[in-house]
Amino acid sequence: MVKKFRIGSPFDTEAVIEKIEISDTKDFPLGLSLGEKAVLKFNIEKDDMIFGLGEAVRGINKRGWIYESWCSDETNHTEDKRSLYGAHNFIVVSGKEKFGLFVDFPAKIEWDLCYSECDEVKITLDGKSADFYYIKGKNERGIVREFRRIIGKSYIPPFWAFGYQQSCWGYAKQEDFVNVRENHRNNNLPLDCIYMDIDYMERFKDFTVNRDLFPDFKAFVDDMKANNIHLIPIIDAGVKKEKGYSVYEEGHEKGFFCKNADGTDFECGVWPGIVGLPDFLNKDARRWFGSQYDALSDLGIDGFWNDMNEPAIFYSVDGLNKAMKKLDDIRGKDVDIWGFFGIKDALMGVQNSMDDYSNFYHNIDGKLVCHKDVHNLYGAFMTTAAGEYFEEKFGKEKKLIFSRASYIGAHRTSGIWFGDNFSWWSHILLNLKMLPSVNMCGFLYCGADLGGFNNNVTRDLLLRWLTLGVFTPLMRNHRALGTRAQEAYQFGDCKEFSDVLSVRYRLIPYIYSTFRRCSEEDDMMFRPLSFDYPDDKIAREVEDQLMLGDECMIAPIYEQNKNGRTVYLPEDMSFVKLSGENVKIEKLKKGIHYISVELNEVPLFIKNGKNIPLAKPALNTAELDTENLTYLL
Ligand code: MIG
Repeated sequence: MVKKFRIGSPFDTEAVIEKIEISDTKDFPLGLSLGEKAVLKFNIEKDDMIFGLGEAVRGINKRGWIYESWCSDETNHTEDKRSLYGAHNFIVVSGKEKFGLFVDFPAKIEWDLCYSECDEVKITLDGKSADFYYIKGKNERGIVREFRRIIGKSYIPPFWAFGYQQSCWGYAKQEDFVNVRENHRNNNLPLDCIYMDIDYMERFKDFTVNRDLFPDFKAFVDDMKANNIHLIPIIDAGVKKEKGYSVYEEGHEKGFFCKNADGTDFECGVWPGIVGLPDFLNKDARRWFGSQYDALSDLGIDGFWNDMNEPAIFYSVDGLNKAMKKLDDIRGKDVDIWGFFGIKDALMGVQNSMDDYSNFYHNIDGKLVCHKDVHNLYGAFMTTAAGEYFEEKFGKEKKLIFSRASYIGAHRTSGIWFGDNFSWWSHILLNLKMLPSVNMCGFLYCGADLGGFNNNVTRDLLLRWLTLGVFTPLMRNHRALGTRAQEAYQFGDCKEFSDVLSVRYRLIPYIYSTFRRCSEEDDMMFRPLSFDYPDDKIAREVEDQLMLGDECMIAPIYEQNKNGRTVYLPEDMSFVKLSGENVKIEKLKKGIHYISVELNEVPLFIKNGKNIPLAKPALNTAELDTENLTYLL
């Protein structure tokens, strides 16, 4: 049962597609007050839990912190942060009373989840026009299903997008990509995709290919395809301001870039230098941008990742001038310690600044709307621009597309990845915790940078992380420029990597069919144990294991120098270790167990009475035999 309540005249975010009648706000069960800002306030019981908020730091149970919905280019995913790249405004409160709440509002929201007051939830909107959806159901999973029903079916990518994928910010030359392909193949390491980061472009211009690096790009793409490798180029939000660059000139002429208050184009600096920000909130601009992907699709490209679409702004021309002015004022004076901090702040404050977000505008049906009031839709609409265009032109399930920034609604046409994590052991766990939360919000095709983006990886970290990645729909190893090489063949003997990656391919039929079912039935692929065992006190608190589909539980090892870990079994299960073609099975009773797991083994738990299919290992999805399957048990 879903009830919809409205205050003011909300912006159409396109998140909910089901028509629902609006109920009288007098009947809204959560305390609502309208001052300067709309505030929801209600108390929960001491042991109640709060789930949701999609892509965010901290636990699966979100109680005890302040989160903010504000899509942010945040490269440091530490516990002190309040926002990451997505704005996923859906929570489920689970106690004696169980309900879901979706706050459909595209500007900033502060979620004080029992942080300021122990048992009080206080949700503050930066505005007074919004739709609230209050959802009842018989249990947490049912509430999520109800919510997912009204926001529409989740995106399904092409089958090959379930293969293993290699990425690195720094691959530039044709040879780099060929080496990645050959090194995988020669070492018996499966692979389906290689990513192209910003270096493939001509001076970071969207939809261009650097001809010095790729003299015949189409032939190159074809050659990769003939080897069963898909190349996946990145697309950044900002469009380089350059004379003669047709995307910029056309966008400028048609008025498709975001504007300053005086009607001129808002300009800011990102990788290409000065760029125009396409006005994805304008329907015509959106459609126009979507059609630009043709430039690469025409050359045989069938997948893309959209980046920098929070939007990330290194500096605005205006902001940089102001900072320079501050520095000029200080120059020549005696700088004391506070003066020094003044200099530092003046420079640091230039990037992704609220001043900038408050200072440019969208043209929505002829009306100028301040960016800050619709900020959280920007990246989502960039990605639906592409996703909708692809579905119309090529049909469903033909193109791979996923985004860094997102809002609920974008889940219908694309996936997401979790952005710039670190090569830290704790980020394996963060990766795991985000999975059920984003599933609640509709995002099924998702994953983190395996091995970690920032910082230097170690061999054991990558291996252990891959044993979680084996289960995530997007299984991509990606790293930042200048960090330690982290392809599976960079660590001497590749056998252990080959063992783990082979398990992925053996499991693809299961993972793919589970994924499809979850999309079709509005279900979660990954669930906290508490959703399945609500009356089990221990299960309710487990934050380092997940239920997968209706058959399995996963529990990766996420600490260094450990030969295993402790797991909690909420019922009797078969403990399975998969490695290459090997399978070891042990029956375990409900309760706490210490399990030993070698670096080349993928641990998995199967519920009694359940079973899952296995394929033979393959070097890519095209060569995967999905007909002749055996059963694990
Ligand atoms: O400012 O394109 O999250 O995956 O490698 C960094 C370079 C821009 C951020 C993305 C990351 C990508 C990187 N990008």
